[in-house]
Amino acid sequence: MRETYGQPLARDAMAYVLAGGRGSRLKELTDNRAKPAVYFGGMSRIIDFALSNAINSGIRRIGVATQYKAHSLIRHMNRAWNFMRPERNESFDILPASQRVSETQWYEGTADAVYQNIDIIESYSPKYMVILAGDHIYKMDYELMLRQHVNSGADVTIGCLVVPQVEATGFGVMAVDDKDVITDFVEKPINPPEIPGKPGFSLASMGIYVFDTKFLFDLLREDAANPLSTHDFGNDLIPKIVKGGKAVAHRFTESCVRAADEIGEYWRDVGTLDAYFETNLDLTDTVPMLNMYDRDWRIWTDQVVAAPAKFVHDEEGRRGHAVRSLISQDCIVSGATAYRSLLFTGVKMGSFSSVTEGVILPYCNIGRGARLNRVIVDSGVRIPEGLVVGEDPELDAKRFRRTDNGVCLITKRMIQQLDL
Ligand code: ADQ
Ligand code: ADP
Repeated sequence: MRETYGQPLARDAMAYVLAGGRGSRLKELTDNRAKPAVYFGGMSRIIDFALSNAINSGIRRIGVATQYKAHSLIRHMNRAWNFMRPERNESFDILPASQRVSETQWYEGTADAVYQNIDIIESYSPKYMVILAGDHIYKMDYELMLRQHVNSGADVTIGCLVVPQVEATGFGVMAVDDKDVITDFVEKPINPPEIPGKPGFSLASMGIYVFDTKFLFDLLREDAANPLSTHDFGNDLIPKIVKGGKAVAHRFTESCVRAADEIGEYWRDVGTLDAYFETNLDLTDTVPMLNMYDRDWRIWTDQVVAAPAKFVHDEEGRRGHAVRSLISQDCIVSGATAYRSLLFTGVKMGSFSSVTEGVILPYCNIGRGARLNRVIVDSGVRIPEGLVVGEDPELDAKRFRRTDNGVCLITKRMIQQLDL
């Protein structure tokens, strides 16, 4: 972990993770679970990255606002993240919508998802609030962002990234002065402004904010009383501070946590099936951009009690093997081949079957002789014997959710509807 000097600010901070969004561009993968609950990287769920960053940064108070299809997410957090100890001033609160201010309404926007729980947050009296999104893959030390926030005397400090201008339409985009004070902020602009001197690139908000708690609560109460507001950080609160206060940009390059053998800074929004697929497959690279083996910055998750992964010959002596692949616990690869793939917990591969560029979520069974190429298979799916995917685009598109890049998502329902 990085050296810190003086009293860590993280100890006085609360991380508040916004985990209510659906993530509709992940299609059927988020039919029954919120995007932060989607499995990622062989063992984890997407939300484990933000939560691990918080813990690894030294933050010991965490709240998670949930909303859409939260059952799977809440169950996961109860299993994996329930280790905080109140007697050490630690806390972990899951905060579903419709519990506090209003008994009937969901959170109206991201700011409302904080506003409705002000009383709970106040009971812990954190000095700083670190507002995070629960749906990004990255490693970051929030202590460094907190320090910049305090040193610069900002009202809000916003995590930011340099992104290609064509992609910036999906972000909050900012302009800064030579001290990184934000001079302009536009949420999801149609024509994103370029960074001066860096044509083709824009400075984008990561949707991560640090506030002094008191400042934030005053702002939230004012915003709640405004009938014209959509109660959203990016739409309403941030533009307001940029106009009337001091908003400062914090560069991800300053605080991204990188293992010795990692290449570059890594931040991904796995918001589409293609991005989800590619980001998972990145991990199979010989030297991946994101190192999941970094003992100084673990990505913590649910530890199931399970048997080790096993590779066996089938009855005819065919070797079961995996190359450039991540194979989790409880997997059995019997006379089958996995190449450039991730087998999550409890996947069984039968004789003659093969998976090439596959993201196979927990407890799937790949039947004898099945051949899968460029697939995402949802949890618990039983792939029938002999099924071939990835060789006939037209047939695949009829049977499964096929992306423009030729990646097929396969769910239980799609398998039930197959006419084999
Ligand atoms: P968006 O990508 O549009 O923009 P948004 O839909 O506001 O993100 O969701 C942000 C986070 O809040 C997500 O983690 C989501 O799951 C969660 N969330 C959404 N609605 C919620 C609700 N009602 N209750 C609880 N949680 C909710 C934001 C910023 C941009 C920035 C991008 C970076 O507005 O300025 O560039 O994030 O991804
Ligand atoms: P999610 O709801 O996000 O898909 P679950 O934890 O419910 O996550 O797991 C998904 C699938 O895995 C389900 O089909 C479930 O039946 C199966 N599953 C979960 N745990 C086990 C287990 N220990 N053994 C066998 N199957 C399991």
